[in-house]
Amino acid sequence: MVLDTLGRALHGALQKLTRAKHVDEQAIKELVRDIQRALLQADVNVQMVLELTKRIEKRALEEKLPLGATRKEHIIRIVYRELSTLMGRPMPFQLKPGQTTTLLMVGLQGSGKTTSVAKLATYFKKRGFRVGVVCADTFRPGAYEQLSQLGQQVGIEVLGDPKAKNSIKLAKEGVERFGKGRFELIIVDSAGRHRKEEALMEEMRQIAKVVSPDEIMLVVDGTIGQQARDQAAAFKATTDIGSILVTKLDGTAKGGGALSAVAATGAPIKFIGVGEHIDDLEPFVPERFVARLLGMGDIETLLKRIEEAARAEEVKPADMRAIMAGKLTLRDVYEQLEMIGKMGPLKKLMQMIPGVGVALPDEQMRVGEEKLKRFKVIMQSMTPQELEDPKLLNVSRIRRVARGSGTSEADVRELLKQYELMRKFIKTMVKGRGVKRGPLAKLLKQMPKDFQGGVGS
Ligand SMILES: Nc1nc2c(ncn2[C@@H]2O[C@H](COP(=O)(O)OP(=O)(O)O)[C@@H](O)[C@H]2O)c(=O)[nH]1
Ligand SMILES: [Mg+2]
Repeated sequence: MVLDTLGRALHGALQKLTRAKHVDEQAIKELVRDIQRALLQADVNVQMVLELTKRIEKRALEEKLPLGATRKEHIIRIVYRELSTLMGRPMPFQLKPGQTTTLLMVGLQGSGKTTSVAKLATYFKKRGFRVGVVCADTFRPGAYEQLSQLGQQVGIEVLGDPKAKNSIKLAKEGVERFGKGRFELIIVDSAGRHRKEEALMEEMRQIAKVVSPDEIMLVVDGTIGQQARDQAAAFKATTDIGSILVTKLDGTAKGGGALSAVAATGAPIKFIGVGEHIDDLEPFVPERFVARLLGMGDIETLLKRIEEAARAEEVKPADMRAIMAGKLTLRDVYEQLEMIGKMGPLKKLMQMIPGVGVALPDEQMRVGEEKLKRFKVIMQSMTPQELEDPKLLNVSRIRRVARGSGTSEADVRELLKQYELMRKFIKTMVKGRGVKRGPLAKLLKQMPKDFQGGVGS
């Protein structure tokens, strides 16, 4: 797992709270001290740690308990939310279908640019985008070799010249040769031969002038901890089309420091690197990241969170009753997807579903998550009537929705097929067949009870 040390320490702190007989001021103070220690060890800035823990303590002591939640659950939720805020706001990297996005990668020497270029190219290639790579790393002799070999393996065009000396010229020529239109994503790797911020920013300005990127991504080495703040701040002051990729979050105790320091500058972190392997790249979603960090990924806690979400009235009891009666609309599906999004990795959810059982390969799971996102976008293009009554979606409406959401008609049809399957699945479940054992059955048993008792005035 990412950031093992920090994760273990935070998880330990919460476990202590969970085991405590009484959640009194004493227990809360102890929790806060444990969290402080864990964050300081992860090199999070002292001032930030103090402010954060003060907020946690105040909220834990003063906030009224939400209906149906225990004090422990409530405090865990406060910690989870506050830590997520500390790590920043989610800022997904988005490509515009049918258009070319040019992404310029910059960063200090050794920060992980070339590796990250390879990871990003593979990531988007796997998701069906046409990707081209310009290797303008004239500093490391092996960089071009590395990228072009990878390009051959996964089918990505790579331009570069291992003998060229002028990185800026190389970048310019590469982007020109690729031209607009042929690719949806052009990634430009830069030399980044500098060790100091100012020199790096100057190099970035020069290269950006000739490449005109749509976005500049600063690659920051996560092992430098809170020092990352200076880099991110200098970067944010230099460009307003910037985003951040923090690397090496595996095997570093200081990753929490790096992430929080970057987040504090307001520069959006879009990806994180979690290993040397080509697949060790993740879009950065603070809440999901923190959930994992806190070890909230296991099924018991997941179930707890589903109940919590339900109690938070994200599913209205009336709706739930309708769903249980077999009346599932696309709007319900949409709301479920929203909820799943809030609950963290799909992998964990999938493990709960009978018949899916053990984990699917990570890559498959990531693609699955992408698909859910696409479904959401599709549903956003539907009218309220269509959401209530999907049968309305005939050929011409499907075409309109596909166009409106920037997806294909096949995508829309796939969603409708999934919806139909889901509807049937729920119907069978409600009749008591299908799911007899396992966590989902348990969940279902709990749900109506809670809805009758816990929610409402
Ligand atoms: N453990 C780990 N190592 C990484 C990660 N990203 C990059 N590296 C390593 O960092 C070193 C420098 O990477 P490189 O891409 O050449 O950096 P560049 O000089 O910025 O292009 C290489 O040894 C990479 O394998 C990561 O997420 N995790
Ligand atoms: Mg490089």
